[in-house]
Amino acid sequence: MPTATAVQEQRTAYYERIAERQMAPLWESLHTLVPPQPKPQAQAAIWRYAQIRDLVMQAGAVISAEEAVRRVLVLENPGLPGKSSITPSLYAGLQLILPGEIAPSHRHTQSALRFIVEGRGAWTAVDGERTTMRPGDFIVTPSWTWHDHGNPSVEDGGEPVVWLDGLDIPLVASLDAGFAETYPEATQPVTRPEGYSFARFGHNMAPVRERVSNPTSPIFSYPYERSREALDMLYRHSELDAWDGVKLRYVNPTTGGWPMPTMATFMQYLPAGFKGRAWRSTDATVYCVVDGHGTVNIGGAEFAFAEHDVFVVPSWQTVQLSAHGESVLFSYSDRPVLAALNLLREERI
Ligand code: GTQ
Repeated sequence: MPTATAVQEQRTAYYERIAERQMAPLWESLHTLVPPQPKPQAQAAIWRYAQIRDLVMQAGAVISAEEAVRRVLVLENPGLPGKSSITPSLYAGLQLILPGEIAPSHRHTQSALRFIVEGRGAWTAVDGERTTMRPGDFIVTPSWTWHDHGNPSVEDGGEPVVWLDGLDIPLVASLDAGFAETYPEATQPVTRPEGYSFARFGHNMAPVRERVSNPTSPIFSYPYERSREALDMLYRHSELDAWDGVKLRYVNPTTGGWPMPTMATFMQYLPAGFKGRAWRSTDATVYCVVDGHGTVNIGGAEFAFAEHDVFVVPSWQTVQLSAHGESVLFSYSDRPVLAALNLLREERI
């Protein structure tokens, strides 16, 4: 019988020989490659706005929006260093645009969402239409559409505006499906009045002769006022869900499905004193606190959250939300991808 050391030496030598031919022994990594359950590299993490707001604003003195193209601080998951990712499939960043600035027009195959954190009056343009940003609005930038952002000058009432960018950058990168182009001018021509898309699709109605099933929602901006109103009404007149409080998903009116092919978005209301039950799911989720404060327990670790904080719940980690003051949370996840691939699992504990 060869000794354990001899066996190990023989194997190591063998692994070196097969490595020269770009091969590796599956038996050394089988359990990692095919885990009994998800073991995310991504960690639960929180970006507390009170601690980072000054740094976000200081970016305005470091570089102009024009030079930066997009002046964004990437929220990088501490478990995914160097990957510019908040989850394995999703990207998050805080974008700052100052009065009088333009973030020049470009397009890319990555889908984007904007969730307005603070400031109002800046605009984003998609396909010839501009929409004005207000805190709590959820704005859609479909894949491969020209988009530029801008902010009126101080004289015209402009103020610094910060929003959360959610994109499917890591997912698109993992598929090697990224394409991008720069528009020849800083801004695209405005060809339609503000509110045009909303008139077509934002009132639970749709243009009568169009039979479209658009992979991305034609509703350009989902105004906070409306989402909040719906949550308030449902809170007052229906039973609270023990896990979610009152939670709604944003809908693509042409399909009834998610607003984007790769990202789902949600908004939920938690009354003061709410102590949610624990649940987990295979979609990793990024939360942005619109209003209120409380705690979130993610996989046993407790994080206090307050207004404008961003936190991330990795796949299959239990999450439990508690609200001290009445709270409103926006969230986005890769749920459509998991659902499409039959990989979505959810467990309410
Ligand atoms: O606004 O188009 O945070 O292209 C990252 C990439 C924002 C944008 C980001 C982008 C954008």
